[in-house]
Amino acid sequence: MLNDAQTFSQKGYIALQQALNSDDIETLDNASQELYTRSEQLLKSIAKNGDTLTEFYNKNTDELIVVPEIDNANKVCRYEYISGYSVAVRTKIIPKLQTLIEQLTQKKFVLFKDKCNAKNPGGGAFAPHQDIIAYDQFKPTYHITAAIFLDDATIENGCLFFPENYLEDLKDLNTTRVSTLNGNLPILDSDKGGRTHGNICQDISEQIRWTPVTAKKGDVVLFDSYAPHYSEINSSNMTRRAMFFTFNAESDGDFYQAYYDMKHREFDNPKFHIATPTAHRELAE
Ligand SMILES: O=C(O)CCC(=O)C(=O)O
Repeated sequence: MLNDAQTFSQKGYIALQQALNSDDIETLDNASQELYTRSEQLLKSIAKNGDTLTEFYNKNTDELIVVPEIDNANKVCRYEYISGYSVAVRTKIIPKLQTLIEQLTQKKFVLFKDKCNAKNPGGGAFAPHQDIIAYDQFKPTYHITAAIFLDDATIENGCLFFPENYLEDLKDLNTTRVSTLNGNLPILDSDKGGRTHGNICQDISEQIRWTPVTAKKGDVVLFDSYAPHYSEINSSNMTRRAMFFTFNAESDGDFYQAYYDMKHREFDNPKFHIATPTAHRELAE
């Protein structure tokens, strides 16, 4: 039987049941309510003033970042820069997640980025992808994300799917491998350009044995930036909200502000919309 650290190292992810307590959940619920309302207001007022989101964020580099769904400019797909915006999350939740990660890796990690996917009914499918390809403009080559579910995540409402063991499934694949804190990890070929930019190439995705990772409110799923994952649309009539806090090793430096400076200034850059159901400029195919 593998312990948590071994499971994480072997599979690239681990689900920690009820890793957060009711106080933490209350903090996150309150933040989510406040930030979702702010996101809706922002989309409305930006549309009213006639700015594009790119123009707006170029001028408002401290503002919460809100990204609409691809097929509805008024519907919030995700918001970002949670810790930059919410003192309660920054002071109560981030240290707790850092402790969970340190217990697993024996290393100190700092926050790299954070977001909440609203996953409204009928929306929010994310194609199979690896997060690492969205982060390679910054120094760290290895990240750990804590996914926190603010609603139970079920197959019906679009829980995450991870591989049973992708390193085993793809052991014979000839692909780039990167030296990381958790050994050599593969970067899988992905679509370049167009609406499927960043999606793992279908022939590779089909070699992976995928498994749904359902979760209860309060569970935390930790996964590294190489672990392939996807989710289907929310076919229930309730939201499936999840917050994602991504960390990098402290020894690599602190990039949170640099990441969000770039994201505010280059809102439309396809790099920031890998395999997501969000509206953005497309790379030429
Ligand atoms: O929220 C989800 O269902 C998937 C999120 C995801 O994979 C991402 O944001 O990169």
